[in-house]
Amino acid sequence: MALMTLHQYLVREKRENGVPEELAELILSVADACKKIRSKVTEGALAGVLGMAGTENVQGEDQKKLDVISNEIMCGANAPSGTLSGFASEEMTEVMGVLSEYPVGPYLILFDPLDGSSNIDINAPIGTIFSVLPCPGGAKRSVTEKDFLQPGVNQVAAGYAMYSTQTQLVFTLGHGVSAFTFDPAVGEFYLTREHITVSPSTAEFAINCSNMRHWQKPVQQYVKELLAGETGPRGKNYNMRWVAAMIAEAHRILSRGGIFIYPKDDRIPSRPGKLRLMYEANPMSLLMEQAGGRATNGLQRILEIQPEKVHQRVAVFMGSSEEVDYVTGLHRRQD
Ligand code: AFP
Repeated sequence: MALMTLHQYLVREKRENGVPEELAELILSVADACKKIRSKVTEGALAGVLGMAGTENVQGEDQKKLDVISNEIMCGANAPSGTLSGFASEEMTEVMGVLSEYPVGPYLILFDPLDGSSNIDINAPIGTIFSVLPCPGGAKRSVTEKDFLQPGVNQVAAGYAMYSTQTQLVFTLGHGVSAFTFDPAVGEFYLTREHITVSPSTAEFAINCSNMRHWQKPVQQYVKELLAGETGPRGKNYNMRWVAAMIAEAHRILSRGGIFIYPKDDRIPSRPGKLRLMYEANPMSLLMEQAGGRATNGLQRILEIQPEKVHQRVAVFMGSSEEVDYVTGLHRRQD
């Protein structure tokens, strides 16, 4: 049977799950943006897009050329869609409204235009992460940061594109998680998986162990038990992966289970974690929960965190429910 295109899938979702027309239109414009980003990423050195941009983002991080290019593509492709009232991006200090030349729409979009930037120059997996919130009070011209400061449970859509051996678009509209594979020969995304679930148990964990001496006690205890394998309290051996791109870790977990951890550490004691709540942790947490997994900051459900700043950071423990519950339990007993 012929595979369903993204457009055909959205027509079905509108009919069977009442997905609003503007949300379907927004997903199509996000997919177009990801196709354009994929084209730049795939050309790499041939397009002169590798290396540093010579600028810094709001996080004080040096921007890669592709960070800046991907941000421009995400803004440029989505602004004319008539579905948005505003944007927020890891690469932009302030939130942005929609230029007066374009109609406004009922949604806000937040994104990390290129996650895993440290992988760009080594040809390792990178991706685009996006989150869609309702604009408070409906479509309007003058959005402020306050409009974006909604808990992750308010998201109406979330997902990522992963640029790797295949280019895949994975997202949820609140009715489960579906994955689409890009066919460059025809320029289409085709539905290749739906109703994706995360196995409750796993023997695979992902954390950057070089930071071990900086972790809090519960994380040190948890990882020590995993490393003890069948000789320790967990009674089984574990495998480890670290791709240094959250989208790749999330994709592996959605493909075969696992737990991904980026905890708070004492390198910067005031910082609750490295990952950003609004456009990394929240969209990934919605995907995990829609697939039957879990996502906490060690103590509470990430999706219930009330944001105070659009670029605020958070600790992330996400994936197979048994492991996330176990390590969250270690934190709660210590707290
Ligand atoms: P970059 O986009 O700056 O490479 O950061 C990627 C990321 O935010 C997340 O995608 C990775 O899981 C994590 O950082 C990797 O962090 P380390 O480089 O500290 O391992």
